[in-house]
Parts: sequence; structure tokens; C-alpha cells
Amino acid sequence: MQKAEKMQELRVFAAQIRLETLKTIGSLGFGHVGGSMSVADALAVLYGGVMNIDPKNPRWEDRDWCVMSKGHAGPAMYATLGLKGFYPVEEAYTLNKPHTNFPSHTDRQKTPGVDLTTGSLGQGMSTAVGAALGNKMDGRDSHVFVFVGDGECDEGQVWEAAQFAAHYKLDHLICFVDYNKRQLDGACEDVMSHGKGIGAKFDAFGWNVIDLPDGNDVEAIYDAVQLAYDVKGKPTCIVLNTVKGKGATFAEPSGAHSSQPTPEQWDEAIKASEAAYAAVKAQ
Ligand SMILES: Cc1ncc(C[n+]2csc(CCOP(=O)(O)OP(=O)(O)O)c2C)c(N)n1
Repeated sequence: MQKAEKMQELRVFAAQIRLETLKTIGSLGFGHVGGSMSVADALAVLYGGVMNIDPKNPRWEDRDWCVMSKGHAGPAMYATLGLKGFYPVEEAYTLNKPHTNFPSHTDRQKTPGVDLTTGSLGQGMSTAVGAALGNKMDGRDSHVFVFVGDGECDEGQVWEAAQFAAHYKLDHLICFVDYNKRQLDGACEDVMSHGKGIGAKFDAFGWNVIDLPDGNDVEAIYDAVQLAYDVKGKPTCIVLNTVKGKGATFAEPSGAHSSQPTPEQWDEAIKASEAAYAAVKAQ
């Protein structure tokens, strides 16, 4: 397949992930729309164009791993995994209801394809680093991808893990920072400034850093991963400058961490997302 064709396929997949994410959260009526929509494009690239996985065998030992350390973006993971065939995507419409396999935050004991349990910010980064070290010790060539939030980077544990990963030269570890500039309580800059920037911090910790001005651009993300694959002896951090709530009519303007729109606002958002999906498919 030509690259242009592949990129178009990934853009369509990203739009489909957005639509399914909205339907999933909409089934409950409220939830973490903002930080789910911002990572849809990176998830599309990973699961649609990069990762070596087998939906029929989610625990295949040689698979690539993806850890959503910002576990509240679970709905975007569920949409992605469902669309990839790990389970019928509609099953996720039981989000966070009693006895569901789709809790608000990702849980490896419940959802096929979820590699590690997350939700307590900072911990997913540490466990992802552990998985990358384990793979390396076992002589596996597989990659571990981990998503951290920019607010999550206020957790000291992120930096302990970053230091460890650099020390052990975990070059099969790729960390995406969802740099949407907002956390739960407001703008990251107001809550806890990042000084010279999150990328500069990872650089200081000995990582290879790739800063993407548009972290919602699938081609830029895809190219960054290819560059990261060639870097030996250090892990790579890809800073995604994203838009929180991207594509959700009620969440994008506010950049809210979580949303509880009215039923009419849900209808409007899902219709707009369906139209966006149809438009990108028609390109
Ligand atoms: C250790 C810990 N402290 C606090 C929380 C509550 N919490 C959940 S999400 C969140 C904000 C995260 O912000 P960010 O990482 O920027 O993610 P985004 O909202 O952009 O997806 C907070 C404080 C938590 N889950 N874990």
C-alpha cells in the first residue's frame, strides 16, 4: 500500500475512533470526553498502522504493548480495540455500568486488549517501563507505547520511571505526552507550570524527544514513530500538541476534562462526528 493511501486509512480510522468514543461515553451520559478525543489520532496510528497485535490472541507474548497511563481515556481505548476486533465495539456501550467489562479507567483484568491497568496517574508509566524492561530481558523485539497526560506529568512517579528507562537504555519504549495544555482543574500553566516544557524535561532525563506541533496529525505521528524506531540506546518521547476534546462539539470549545452535556448536546455531537467521519471517508 502506498503511504498516501495508508495515511488516508488512518485518518478514517481516527474519525471512526472519535465517533465510537462519543457513542461509548454517550451511552452513560457523562465522562472523560476531553482527554479521550485528544489521543484518538495517535491511537489510530498505533493500532491502525504500527502495532504488531493479534485481536484473537490479546496476550500474545510477542505483541507490541500500549499502556494508557492517563487511564481516564479508557473510552478511546475501548473504541479502538473494539474497532480492531478484540470484541464487538457495541459492548463498550455498557461503559462504567454494573458488571461491565468497560470501566471508566482501563483494567487489564476486564477488557481484552488492555495491556495494563491504569487510573492512578503516574503508575501506568512505571508499569510500562517495567514491561519494556521485561521484554528486553526476554530478548523480545516488541515495543511498548505509553500515553501520559500533561497534568499527569506533575506526578513525581513519571520522572522516576523516566530516569529508570533512560538508565536501562529502553529504546523499545515510546512515550506519548498528550500535551493538550489542560488538566482537571484548568490550564496546566496555572496549576503547575512545566517551565521550559515537558519535552525539555524528558530530554534532560536522557530521552530522545520529538516535538510535534500538531499532535492530531496522523502522518506526523506515523513519521515520528518511524524515527523513534531508528533511535538506539535511549527511549523516545513524542510530545503531541493536541486539542482537548477535539471533534466533540460540546467539549472542544471548553477543553473540559469531563463533560455531562444534555441529551440534545449528545445528539448534536454524535451527528457532527458522523458527518466528520463520512466527510473524511469521502476524501
Ligand atoms: C494519583 C492521582 N491523582 C489524582 C487523580 C485524579 N485525576 C484524574 S485525571 C486528572 C487530571 C489529569 O490531567 P491530564 O493528565 O492533563 O489529562 P487530560 O485531562 O488532559 O486527559 C486528575 C487530577 C488520579 N487519577 N490519580
